[in-house]
Amino acid sequence: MTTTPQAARRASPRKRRPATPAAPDPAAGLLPQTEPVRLLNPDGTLLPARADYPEPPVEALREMYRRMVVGRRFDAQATALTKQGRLAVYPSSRGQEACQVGGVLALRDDDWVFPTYRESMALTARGIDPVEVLTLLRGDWHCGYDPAQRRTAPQCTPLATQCVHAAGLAYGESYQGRDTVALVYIGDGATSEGDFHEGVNFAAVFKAPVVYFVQNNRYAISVPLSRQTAAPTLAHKGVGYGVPSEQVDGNDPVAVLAVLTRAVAHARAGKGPFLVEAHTYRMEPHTNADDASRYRDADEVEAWRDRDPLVRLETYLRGRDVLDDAAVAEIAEQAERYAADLRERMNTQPTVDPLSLFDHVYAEPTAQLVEQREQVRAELAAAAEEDA
Ligand SMILES: Cc1ncc(C[n+]2csc(CCOP(=O)(O)OP(=O)(O)O)c2C)c(N)n1
Ligand SMILES: [Mg+2]
Repeated sequence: MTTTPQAARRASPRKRRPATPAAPDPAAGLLPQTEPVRLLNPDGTLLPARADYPEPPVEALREMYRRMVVGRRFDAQATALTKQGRLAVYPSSRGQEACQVGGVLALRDDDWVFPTYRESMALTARGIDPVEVLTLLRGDWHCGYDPAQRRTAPQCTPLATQCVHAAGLAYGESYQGRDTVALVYIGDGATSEGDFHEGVNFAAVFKAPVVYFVQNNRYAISVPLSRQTAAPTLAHKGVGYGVPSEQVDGNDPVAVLAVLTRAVAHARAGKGPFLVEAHTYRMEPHTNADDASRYRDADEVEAWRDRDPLVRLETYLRGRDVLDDAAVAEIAEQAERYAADLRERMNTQPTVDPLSLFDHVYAEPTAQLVEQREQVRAELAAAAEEDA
């Protein structure tokens, strides 16, 4: 019988070479868990405790519930104001209450928030006057509150630009020896924008204390997530830049607060940025000007109605005996008062000086700007003369 050299080699017992130790995985500690972190079941019952994400204190969760109830009522009122012609446009965040409020609650007052147009609820949850929050959407002015005083950037409409602003601000803060953190709200669609990638990369390289908080609400206007990205999850987008990332059930308020608390602590400890993807759903159209029935089924929306973050947290807190009928009614009343006050104050038409359009564009206005300002001034004066 003939044997091939290969067969002979296989047959002869050979000393095994000692295995070379495997090189450490360079992505270790960066990859998100395969399943979104969840601490509460959709029915409001508690899942087994986990060491990586301890449950936040129950008082914080009760406050979260209160702000979510007020936030939802604010959101409904703002939508109604568009129908009454009092607001030019409103992008609702109904269904995203756990993310809107969780992002704000995870921060200290001296931390910074970088919001988009979707975050009106988050800003009211931060304690900013709702009329000041809606100034942009009423079209009166670019921003109704003082960003430096409120430690809250103006709401960003150009997608993802806030990712770069936050990286710069957070780097500046840490450079000056302060331990403030910047939290960026960003949508799923906007993670396809260059500014998202540039911001995350800069923050990672310079260890800027930023939490990039992606609210994956499944749509960028009419474009579903499946047409937007081929990434396994949006949280995976952090890994390429060396940024640890996590995904969380965005309709589980307890998990959202737990995950963001840890992400903020990571950034505050000087370890650089952290990326969190929250899986949630936009229950309303993109804005009041959109018809969502043209691109998504009613069945899909109904399925998400069963995962309502407010009902989930209320059921849980009632089960923990920290919320009862009287407390629920009291909070609902607070929310009504809040909405009534907003409605009342939004019924007064503000007077805006058209020439203020030219203010604050440059520290020193350009020649063109001066010329254009004069042109508008002359046109307004002529119109006023005609009316007289
Ligand atoms: C740079 C830029 N491109 C396009 C738009 C138009 N636009 C406004 S909102 C939006 C969708 C964004 O979707 P997503 O990031 O998922 O946020 P969501 O509205 O769902 O909160 C688009 C394309 C824009 N505002 N800025
Ligand atoms: Mg979206």
